[in-house]
Formats: sequence, C-alpha cells, structure tokens
Amino acid sequence: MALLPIITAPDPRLKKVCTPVETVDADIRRLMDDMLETMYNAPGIGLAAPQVGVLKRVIVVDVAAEDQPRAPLCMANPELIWVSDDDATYEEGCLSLPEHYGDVVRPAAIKLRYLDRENEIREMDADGLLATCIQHEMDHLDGILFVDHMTALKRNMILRKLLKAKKADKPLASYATA
Ligand code: GNR
Ligand code: NI
Repeated sequence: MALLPIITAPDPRLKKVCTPVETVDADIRRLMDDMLETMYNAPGIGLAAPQVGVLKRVIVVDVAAEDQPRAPLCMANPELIWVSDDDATYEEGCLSLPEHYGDVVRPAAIKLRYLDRENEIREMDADGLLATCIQHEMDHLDGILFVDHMTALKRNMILRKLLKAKKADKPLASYATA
C-alpha cells in the first residue's frame, strides 16, 4: 500500500472526463487500496482517482463515524440508475479544494450500479451522507468539483484563493506547466 499525492485545484487533471475501467484487475485493485489508504490518511470520507492523477472511473468511499468499524466501498464505473425527487443540502468539502466549504443541493437518495473490487457487478441504494459523498465522487469522474454547483461568484472566489496559495508555495516554473 502507498500514500498517493492529492492534486489540488486549479489543475487541468481535475477537469477531465475519466475513462471507464475495462476489468477490475490486480492493477485497479492496487489503485483502490492505495486510494483508501490515502483517503484515511487525509482524512476524508471519499476519494476519486483523478484526485491522485489517474484519469480512470474509480472511486472509494467510507462514511463510517470515527468510533465505528471501517466500511470501505471500492467502485469502478459507478452509474446512477435512479435518483429521488427529494433533494438534500450538505455542506461539502473536497480534498482538492482544501479549507473551503459550501452548501450543495443534490438528490437525497440514489440507486447505483458499479463494479466492485472483485470485478462483480453490484447495485446499491444510498441516502444521507453516503448518497452525497458518492455523487461528489462521481462528479470528479466527469471533471466536476463541488464549487461547480455553486454560484460563479463563490466558485471564483475559492479558485482564486487556491491559485494564490499555489503560487505562494511553488516556484514559478512548476505551476506554469501544471
Ligand atoms: O472528505 C470529504 N468530505 C466530504 C464532505 C461532504 C461532502 C463530500 C465530501 S467528499 C470529501 C473528500 C473528497 O474530496 N472526495 O472527493
Ligand atoms: Ni472531492
């Protein structure tokens, strides 16, 4: 297992539409395991492959409370097959937008289909924080960040601050080519 560096915005890799996984093989399983380790270490409740620079449709999630046993979920090619008419609003954060938070409205409950760590097709229902987190991770696979659900004013305020932070602690050459 390995800790992977997490990419922060602005970065072109966070804007890409990711490629479906053909088979969950040993390489994808290693990616899932490394992503889980990276997520727990951050700490976070979800992580999408593009956040670690891999443009594949892979996500990991664990919304179990800190005092509960771990409940990791590993998914390749997740697809929504139903969403509720009811919406829910959560204050979201993102490891790629560190120290910024904002309210996002999404369907309150979902049904999804995905390939699990053993390459088996699975379906599951989710609501509450789990539904929000899965939708947040699935957005990453299409190059969408939670700030893209907010007003342009709020989004640009956050992205400007993150760009400034990047410029402040990186030499000119590295962000010019990022
Ligand atoms: O750790 C995370 N917390 C979180 C809180 C509310 C809604 C979504 C999330 S996901 C985030 C980790 C992350 O950036 N995943 O992409
Ligand atoms: Ni995120």
